[in-house]
Amino acid sequence: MTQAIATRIEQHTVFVGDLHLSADRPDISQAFLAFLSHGLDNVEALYVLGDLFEVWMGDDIAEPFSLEIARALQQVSQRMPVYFTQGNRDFLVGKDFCQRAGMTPLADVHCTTLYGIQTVILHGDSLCTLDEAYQKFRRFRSIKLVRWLYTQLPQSQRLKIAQNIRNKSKKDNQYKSTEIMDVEPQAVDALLEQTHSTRMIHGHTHRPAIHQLANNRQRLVVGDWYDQGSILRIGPSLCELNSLPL
Ligand code: LP5
Ligand code: MN
Repeated sequence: MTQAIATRIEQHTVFVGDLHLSADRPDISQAFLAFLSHGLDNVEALYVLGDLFEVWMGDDIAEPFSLEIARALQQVSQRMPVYFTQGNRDFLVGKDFCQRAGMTPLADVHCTTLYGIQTVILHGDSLCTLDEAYQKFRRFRSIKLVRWLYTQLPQSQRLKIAQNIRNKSKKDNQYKSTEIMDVEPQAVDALLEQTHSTRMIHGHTHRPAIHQLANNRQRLVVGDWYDQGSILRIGPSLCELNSLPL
């Protein structure tokens, strides 16, 4: 990974994900806000690939820091489209928040042609198919009624449930191998095949990389923002992953 490179003249598209913004980490929010103000020269579209927030318990819970993020994204959206795909932490980000932030919500798996390359874009958790416990939980939380019931609970109860799931997740993850916590190569190949894509862009694993695959395919992974920012820039002849000090 390189530090930001100054030779970025061509119009390009930026991808970020796994920012895990929360009121407890104002340093990350400030870095992201500064990036939105000063880091988008020559950028024609911004994609936020999920886990924008550390946890999201419903659009009706508005915290000052998340409203500030929404305002900043709304301003960016006056200059370029801002796309959003939900992550496993913020799968409850809905139409209301997206509208407030000027973001266009995308399906879990989004296909587009980007600078002539058929590209499939997703958060990435659905590719961790060896993680059976997680995939079971993912199926459970995708049930509309479950989600609706959760958002009808008082905020204090929602918080308790979210904390319990987080604690269980942290505990379980100590015993999971790196292989289980990563995307499964067969799932990657299958999705590339199924969507007729030659490039895949995702986050979730917190393992930023540009992987060259067989058959001239690529898998690009954006990193998390816990210790440093991670930005992927794609243009007609540009494909670079930058880190950003917090
Ligand atoms: O995010 P990360 O990297 O730490 O871990 C993920 C997987 N864990 C999760 C859980 C999130 O950390 C917490 C989500 C909070 C949601 C708030 C809203 C609550 C809504 C409730 C329902 C609508 O996504 C982790 C993966 C890891 O990525 C790598 O891919 O391994 O998966 C797990 O840890 C799953 C556990 O193994 C099993 C968790 C079972 C929890 C069951 C509780 C059910 C209670 C439901 C009550 C309504
Ligand atoms: Mn994630």
